[in-house]
Amino acid sequence: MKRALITGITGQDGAYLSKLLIDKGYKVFGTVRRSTSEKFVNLKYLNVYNKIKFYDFDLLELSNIQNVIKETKPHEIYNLAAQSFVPTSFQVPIVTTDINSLGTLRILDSINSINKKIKFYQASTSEMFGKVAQIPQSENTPFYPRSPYGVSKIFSHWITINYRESYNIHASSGILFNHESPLRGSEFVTKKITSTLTRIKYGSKETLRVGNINAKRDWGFAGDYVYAMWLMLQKKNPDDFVISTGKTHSVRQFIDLTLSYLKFDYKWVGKGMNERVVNKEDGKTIMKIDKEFFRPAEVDLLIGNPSKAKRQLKWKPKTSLKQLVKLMVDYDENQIKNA
Ligand code: NAP
Ligand code: G4F
Repeated sequence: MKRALITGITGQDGAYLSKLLIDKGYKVFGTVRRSTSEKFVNLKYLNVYNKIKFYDFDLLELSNIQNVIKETKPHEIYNLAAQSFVPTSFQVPIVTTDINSLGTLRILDSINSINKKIKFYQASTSEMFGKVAQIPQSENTPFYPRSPYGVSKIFSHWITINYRESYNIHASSGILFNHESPLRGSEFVTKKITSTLTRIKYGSKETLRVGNINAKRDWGFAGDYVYAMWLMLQKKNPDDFVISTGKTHSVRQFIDLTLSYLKFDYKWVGKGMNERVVNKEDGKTIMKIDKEFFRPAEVDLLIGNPSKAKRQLKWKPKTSLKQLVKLMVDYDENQIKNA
């Protein structure tokens, strides 16, 4: 039986990857940071919670990482743990760097000293392209990060390549573009839009407040993307791959898709910071712009070129943005109905 160790198993990708690996017959070990609140909602939702063995773990603690690797003896390690929210990285840049950059190095160095045969997956990101040097972005596009998060992930990306080249470790980086799902953290823009607008549709009096609605992202479905992670570790040789849909949409378009799916009768009014969405049925403002959600430096446009993954991994995205919005809103509606 193959054994996989997943760091960050309580997050969005951790849940979908656990399900995929358990369905493939793996024994899955998951790492969890101690907390006083419930962390296992995602894993329980996908019915995998009871099949996973959990370990207390923090990427900040080297001896802890080494002990978990020694105990679980994994064939594959998927390093999904990170401080993954870009705005928070401006608030706590040093902690973000310690977790995301040095945390990755701590795992790689542990693999190098404990068992070089362990295969390693690093969760790299399209945020590394930042102020993009090419459109679309591929594995060869130069990096120009725009946040401490993006900078921290470039270190982890290159240290993964360095350990692969220096010590012959099967270490791969997936440069994943934004991927979303019903299990996406509530602070990320897609989930914030679908969950708030759904609550408003069901009678909540709140207003959706967002920042830069002109930012464009290449959004895919997390369930499709974790399959690419697994494929990378099954390849004979380790490598780096862009995983994306090859299509880009603005936050504004994502709001439109959500409003349409929820069957709002609405109109956009105003300009710039005063732009808002009004519900034509009762004249109420359901979305407005709030400067609180703008960032010190923005990534304006992301669109990935997934050709290498299509060619070499035989991977392609299966879920359109419209289907993704449906998945997310249907889940949000069920949450309200079952509350
Ligand atoms: P997520 O939902 O934010 O999950 C992050 C996970 O990391 C959580 O389980 C979190 O645990 C854990 N974690 C945070 N700090 C830790 C620490 N110091 N030690 C151990 N665990 C820690 O992220 P995601 O969306 O699933 O993304 C997975 C990975 O892919 C991340 O590395 C992210 O940066 C990267 N990525 C994501 C996307 C995307 O669009 N989703 C795109 C490209 C790359 P707690 O519950 O304790 O906080
Ligand atoms: O949903 P977001 O917070 O995702 P962001 O910053 O692109 O980062 C996500 O994707 C990365 C991959 O490229 C991952 F590496 C990272 O871990 C994370 O998963 O914001 C998307 C866009 C930004 O341009 C932001 O300025 O939406 C814009 N936005 C506009 N209003 C907002 C809001 N973002 C958030 N979170 N909240 C808003 O109210």
